Amino acid sequence: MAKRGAFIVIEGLDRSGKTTQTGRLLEQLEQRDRPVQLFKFPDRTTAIGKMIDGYLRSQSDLDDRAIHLLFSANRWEIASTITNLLASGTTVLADRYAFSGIAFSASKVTAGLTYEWCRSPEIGLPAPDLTVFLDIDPEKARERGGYGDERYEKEEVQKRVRGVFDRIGKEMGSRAGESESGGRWVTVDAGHEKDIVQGIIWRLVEPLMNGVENPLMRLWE
Ligand code: FDM
Repeated sequence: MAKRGAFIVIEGLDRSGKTTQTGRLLEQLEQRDRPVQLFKFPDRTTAIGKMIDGYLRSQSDLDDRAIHLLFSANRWEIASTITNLLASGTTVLADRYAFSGIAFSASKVTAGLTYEWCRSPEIGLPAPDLTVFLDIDPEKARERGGYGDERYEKEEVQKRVRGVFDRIGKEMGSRAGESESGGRWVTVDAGHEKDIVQGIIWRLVEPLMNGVENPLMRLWE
């Protein structure tokens, strides 16, 4: 039977070089025989995505639970497309995923959303085979040229977000780097030179390029 495509997620803190590295990885993947498709979350082009975009630009205000569920719904509306692409042998690359959803919402101090509450709408989404988390010290990130103007692009927010990502990584990595239904989680120090980070990512991704034999899992199920 033909192998399915691999599902690779890139997560990262602001200024970690996530956009650059995702772009470089996509280019490398496109040079291979297997088809590849990139998804960026939030996908701001859908009706739900437009509401999220307005919120992130502070053009609208939404209840903390409502926006959390919109971010999640924005993944669910694409979930079956991802599943079908993987089954047809396409490699799927995602720039952010459910882990950002949990990390950013659970970091909102005034909202008081628990980690478990934030995780629950994400349960059952297609599980990545590999998640690369680009980690950077928020102070170092600031030195890289400052944060942008969107909501969450502030050092104290990034510090809390980093703490939640750390928790997710530990939970996912608790089974010797291979969680039961969350795939492999690898934290990469994004403080290195771009080319070095790119090389580290490629070494992690390359073994998946001939396709994946094991069936697609669902997150935390
Ligand atoms: N973000 C992203 C969330 O709060 N929840 C989510 O589920 C996702 C996918 O949206 F600050 C936040 C993270 C970031 C913002 O992300 C937009 P990009 O990568 O900067 O577009």
